[in-house]
Amino acid sequence: MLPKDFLIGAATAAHQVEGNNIHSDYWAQERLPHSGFQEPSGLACDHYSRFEEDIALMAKAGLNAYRFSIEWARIEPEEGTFDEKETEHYRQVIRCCREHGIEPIVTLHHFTSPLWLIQKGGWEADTTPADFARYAAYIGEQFGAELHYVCTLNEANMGIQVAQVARQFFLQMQAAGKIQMGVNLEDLMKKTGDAARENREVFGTENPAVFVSARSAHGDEIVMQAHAAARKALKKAAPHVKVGWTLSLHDVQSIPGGEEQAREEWDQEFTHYLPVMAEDDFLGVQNYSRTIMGPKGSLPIPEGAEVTQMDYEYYPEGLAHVLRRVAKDFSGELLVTENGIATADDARRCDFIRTALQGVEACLVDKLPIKGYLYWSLMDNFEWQKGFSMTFGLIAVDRQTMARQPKESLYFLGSRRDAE
Ligand code: GCO
Repeated sequence: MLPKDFLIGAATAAHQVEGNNIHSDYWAQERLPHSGFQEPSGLACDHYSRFEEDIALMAKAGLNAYRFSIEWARIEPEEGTFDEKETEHYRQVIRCCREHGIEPIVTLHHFTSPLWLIQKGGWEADTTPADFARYAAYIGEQFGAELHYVCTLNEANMGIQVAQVARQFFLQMQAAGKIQMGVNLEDLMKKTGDAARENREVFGTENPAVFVSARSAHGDEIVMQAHAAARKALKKAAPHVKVGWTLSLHDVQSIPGGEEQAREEWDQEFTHYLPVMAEDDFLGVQNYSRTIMGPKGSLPIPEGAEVTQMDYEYYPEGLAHVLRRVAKDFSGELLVTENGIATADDARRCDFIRTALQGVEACLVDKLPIKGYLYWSLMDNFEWQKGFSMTFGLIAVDRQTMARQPKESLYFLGSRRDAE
């Protein structure tokens, strides 16, 4: 049984659902001929115009919380110029949540940045923490009175994870060169060359430091400084608001001999951020599956394991494992800000949610300070470079008409608030 004031809801991100995020870095990237995107975000789910309908569907199903992001590229399309029309738009979204008895949980930055920020050096530039704090102060001043929870950055550790994957891929490509397997290195290098030229034209550099790119140790410091500066700005504008950030956290496990690799992986994902989180009111935990470490790094998914559309192992038990591990070192509140499954089988989505929430309830029995669970995602949406092919949503969206079709899982999630 979940506490009466427990927050049960769903999450989205502006760029993935709103549509026409034309001042953002992603909007520019998606249009490059060698971008790697399956398709552009375009109108996405037209949530910008349909947010009232979507919030009403959540309320009707019994959800009492909605995590969404305010798009920096809409609020500050040019450096130092704040757009009043876009500010009013988000004021309406927050108001609509409140009118429907839904707690708005705001994320200030969910992977997308204003194009001008990336042209200035993006998430490797020493100027970014101050730029981000200025935006955070503006949001705190405009909306602080209406909010209780603000996440500064979504998945602050994603860049480090991308850097690790890039290293592993490069090493594999190098190895491929040695064994002359059927890898078309020439074609890959040409595409890389084309992409570099296109990036130079749009971003002024071959390697734009967008948020989800291979981040350096300096870039990781920049992200931590940006978080601390935004937290300070928010607290100054709205002292009552609880401030935190979210981290992408795998349930890191190991086989014998993989213990050191697992410790290093967990340090990269979580432990080394603890100092900058010391003044945070809460941590947004985002978990989708587990990672099993061997002596030489992460192991393939176990033979025969069930996998999702994203090729993650089906493993809802991982959420509770991560919550328990985080709670050992982080003393603030915990919010599950993302947990979900990309699947065409909605009954399986209900199974996933049921098992994940059983784990959360067991954690609550053990007095972990978990305040809410936000399922990813409210609706099938733009899954970044994979386009609209992944279906995480509690609501299906007709790609032609944008008509919403709630799935059984939406009502199932809402029913968990009163479940025994
Ligand atoms: C992330 C992002 C979301 C994703 C979700 C499914 O964690 O990558 O927060 O934007 O869409 O996680 O991959």
